[in-house]
Amino acid sequence: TLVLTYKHVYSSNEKNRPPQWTWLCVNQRCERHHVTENVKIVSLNTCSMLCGSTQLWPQPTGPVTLGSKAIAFNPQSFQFETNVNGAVRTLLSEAFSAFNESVQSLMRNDDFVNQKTDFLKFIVRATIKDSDVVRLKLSTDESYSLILKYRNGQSIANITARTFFGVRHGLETLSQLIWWDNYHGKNGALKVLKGATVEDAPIFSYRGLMVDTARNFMSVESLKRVLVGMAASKLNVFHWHLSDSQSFPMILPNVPQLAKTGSYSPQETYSSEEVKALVEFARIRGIRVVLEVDVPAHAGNGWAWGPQEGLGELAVCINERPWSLYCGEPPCGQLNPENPNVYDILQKIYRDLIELSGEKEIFHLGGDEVSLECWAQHLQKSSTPNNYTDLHDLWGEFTVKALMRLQQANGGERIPHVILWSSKLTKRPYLSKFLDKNQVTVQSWGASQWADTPDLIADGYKVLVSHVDAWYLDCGFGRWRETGDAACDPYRPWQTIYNHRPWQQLRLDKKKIVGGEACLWTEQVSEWNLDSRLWPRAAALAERLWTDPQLDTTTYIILEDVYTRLTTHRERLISRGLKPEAMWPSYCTQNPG
Ligand code: CP6
Repeated sequence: TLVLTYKHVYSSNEKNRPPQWTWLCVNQRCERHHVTENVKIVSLNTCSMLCGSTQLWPQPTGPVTLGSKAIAFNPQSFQFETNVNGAVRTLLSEAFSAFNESVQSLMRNDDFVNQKTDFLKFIVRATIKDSDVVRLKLSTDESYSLILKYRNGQSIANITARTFFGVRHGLETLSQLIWWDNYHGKNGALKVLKGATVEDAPIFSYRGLMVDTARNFMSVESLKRVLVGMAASKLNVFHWHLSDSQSFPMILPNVPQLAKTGSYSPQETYSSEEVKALVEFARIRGIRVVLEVDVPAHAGNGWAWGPQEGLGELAVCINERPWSLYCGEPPCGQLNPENPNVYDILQKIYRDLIELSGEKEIFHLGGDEVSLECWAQHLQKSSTPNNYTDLHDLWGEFTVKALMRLQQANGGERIPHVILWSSKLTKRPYLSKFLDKNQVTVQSWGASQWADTPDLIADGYKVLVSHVDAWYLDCGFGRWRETGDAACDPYRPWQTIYNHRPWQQLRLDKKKIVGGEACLWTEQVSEWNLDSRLWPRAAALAERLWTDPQLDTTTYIILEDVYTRLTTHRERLISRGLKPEAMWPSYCTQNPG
């Protein structure tokens, strides 16, 4: 006997709409068929699979109801209303424009704008309680509630939140209830659910993504795409690792020598105007920007002008051989802790970074991979005597001095959250000897079962999780002569990123963890593969940090709906102009389950 089955896989949300295509299976051998009048759907999957629309990412943490009916609308019919005035209103109108742009990006046929659509008005009403919050802080309430209704021929979306940042996320969620239906009328149309309610708030307040622009330069345009992807995924901290020993691309107003001598070329630089515009682009999208000039190690190119200006040697070990004794990756270069001019320059740098980012709550001091071998070598050659028995003390003193300069750069006010990369210095006994647990957050990136994380928490320090074996997105050597493994061996696919849940695995109190951050080092990344290294993997992290869904504790198997929702989200990123890598063979999307 011949068994014919049709599997409805990809469709619009409406019951009576035909799907775009289906599987025609004959005796369990399936072929893909475009749906025409001649192909009748005899068996429909329910809309729990890919319905092309109501697939939210990240999954909200509160109750969600999504109606099954939808209606076509014309994006020109949006009418935005809000209860606030002043700076927050301006910010909100920018966020509305970004929302509008996201919605417009879904349109695959411009003709339909001129069509008569089912209703004329689509009111989006934002109600904000704290009308003075225009900067994101760790304590900022990002929760929102969204109620979407259709009454008397008009749609109305009510978004209520304490802060602008909550409303921003609500707008993002609303944009995810809108999709393109290619089967509406002659030209297709945008559709929105007729009814939905969502209540939502993130689990972690720091949901970060780091991009390195020192190993390879990334254009401002490509960094904007990073921010677009982050906003779509409700990530909220862009950590910009802007310099390293290879190059210094940022033109700082008070220390222009750094980029002048340290950028790869005059074209491969960021001006103050560009940085400020990016910071604003981010803020509109609910994202803060943390600028990092990594010191004392990872500082080489850009720091060679000291002798020429009578300031002495600012960075040392640049030409020491073999490099592997003096740094993690060539070229080496480490600030000279004995030169007082170094600290004056750091203060100028910090002043510029605070001014450019407007960030006075969080500051990243860098501080990773210091080579004590380098400083030992330097001290040996130096004429001033020293009596260090343990050079970790010199490292600790350097860090304390840098922190004091940071405070002075901030008009004498202490920055409440200072982040340091984890290192030997952030271990016992050095950490508490030099650094205050009420100020310092350690960005823990080591592997080997993340041994430092429980100690840090036990000692009262806050932790930002970036474990190398889960949340490092880079892949490749930064070395001339290869020894050891590539940074991504094995490659961390999105499932690894999604499954990493150290607070559960180590039985840690989630409240002691400020959040997590995925890191993209760019030894083998250019702006041409930036998108695909980041997406959809950074989106997988976003749901881990926003929703923190439970995993099967014994097998760590991902819930089935994660595959379909993330697949839809990935399509959304494509609509918004990003170029994500594949998550699985499309075969799998077409055969859910
Ligand atoms: N650059 C800087 C890097 C790394 C770090 N800091 C790094 C180290 C090991 C791996 C990947 C990246 N390239 N400045 C460590 C935080 Cl596997």
